[in-house]
Amino acid sequence: MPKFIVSSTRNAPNNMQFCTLFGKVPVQLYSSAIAEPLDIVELSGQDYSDSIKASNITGLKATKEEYLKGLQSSLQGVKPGKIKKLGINPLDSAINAMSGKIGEIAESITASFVAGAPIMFRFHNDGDGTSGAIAIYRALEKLAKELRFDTSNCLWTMNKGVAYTMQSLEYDRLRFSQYNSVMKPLLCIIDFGSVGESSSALKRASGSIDAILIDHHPVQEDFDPSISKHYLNPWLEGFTSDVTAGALACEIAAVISNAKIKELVGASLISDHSEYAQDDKAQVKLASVLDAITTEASYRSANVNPKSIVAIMEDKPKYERIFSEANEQMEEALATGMRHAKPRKVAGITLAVLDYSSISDNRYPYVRHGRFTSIFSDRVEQKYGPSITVVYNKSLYSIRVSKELSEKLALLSLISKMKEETDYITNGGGHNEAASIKLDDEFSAGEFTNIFIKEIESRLSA
Ligand SMILES: [Mn+2]
Repeated sequence: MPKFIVSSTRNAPNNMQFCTLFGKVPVQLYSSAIAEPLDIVELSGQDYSDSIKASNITGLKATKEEYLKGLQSSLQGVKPGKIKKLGINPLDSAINAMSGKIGEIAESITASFVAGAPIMFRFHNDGDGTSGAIAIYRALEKLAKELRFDTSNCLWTMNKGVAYTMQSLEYDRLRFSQYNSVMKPLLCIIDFGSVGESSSALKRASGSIDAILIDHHPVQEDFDPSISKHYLNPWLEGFTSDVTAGALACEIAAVISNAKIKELVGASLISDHSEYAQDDKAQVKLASVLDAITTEASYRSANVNPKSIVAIMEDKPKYERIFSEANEQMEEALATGMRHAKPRKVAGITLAVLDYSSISDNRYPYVRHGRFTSIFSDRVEQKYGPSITVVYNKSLYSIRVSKELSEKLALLSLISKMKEETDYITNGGGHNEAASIKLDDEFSAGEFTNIFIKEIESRLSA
């Protein structure tokens, strides 16, 4: 009888286990017996569709070499796809320059998937992070169909903050504890993570979890990229945040199994205000729907996964309804914002400051502070020219800087300077055109604004 090696098991209901095995081909089967990784199992039948019983388990164990040979031959049946040309020139050449790492990450995800190792995908809760997650989800669904696998070993979590925290690690460990796998669990982070706080959690995880980070935020000084198995960030490859994490994840999906990515890449570029964003109606619509769904879910503290988002994308009436409601809410919120904003001239440019409490979350569940600030700052810029827009929601300040001012202002260095000079600023981060900070002490708002204005004056008049 043909022999198979157990690669991974997961606890399933009714005292069953869900097993991934290697033989001539990889197979996934339920087992009523307790199978362990590296167990050698004999299976009969043409399609290996029965469940594993105690009598199938030989009592013999495969060696590490035999295991790796089994993995290699299982992977031989997988035909990877290729990097897809997007027809957006500077972006295509940037992706081309990163194609080596994109290929390595695709290979790594494919190997973990075929080995049945648990994979936790954590994606940022916006249109960019979500586009990337959807593309990889679709690629793995396609691969699963080809292998006659299922995708239940892939776990999806929408991530609210910009750090991979200790709490996230605790949660992921709990999910991984349902598995027993030769290959380590894989953590795949999309569109966040390059901050110091992640370093401590990732350091603690290393050894028991392999981590892949696909990010495009500037790498913070206290973040150590070398802790992860793969770290892909355009800033380390000679490019900027305009190459979105979603676009990179989409290309990884294309290499995994030729997934369709063009529209998702477009949505990620629009959602993140990339300079490569195209004026394409369908992509603009997708970007606003993805932003709306993730915003509304974050507002309810609920999780959404790619599967449920894809279901909405395929439900035309629902998709159209979310799009028009999101637009109506955003337009209303912007009009309210323009009425309440207090523009003033600083060093020859416009500084607009808005209290977000004038835009109640309860009235606009599809409108989020950060996303609102981005679009609001566009409107401010249209009306007043080069400008800096600050929208604060209690102690959280969201800041946007017009492109032509961003190099001179150097917002990220300005924030680190303010962090050093005061003791109430935490959690600075983002890009030089878009960043957010948190004030520990809400009474320091007035002082903060004064120092901020002085910094703007000294930098822009220099
Ligand atoms: Mn992003």
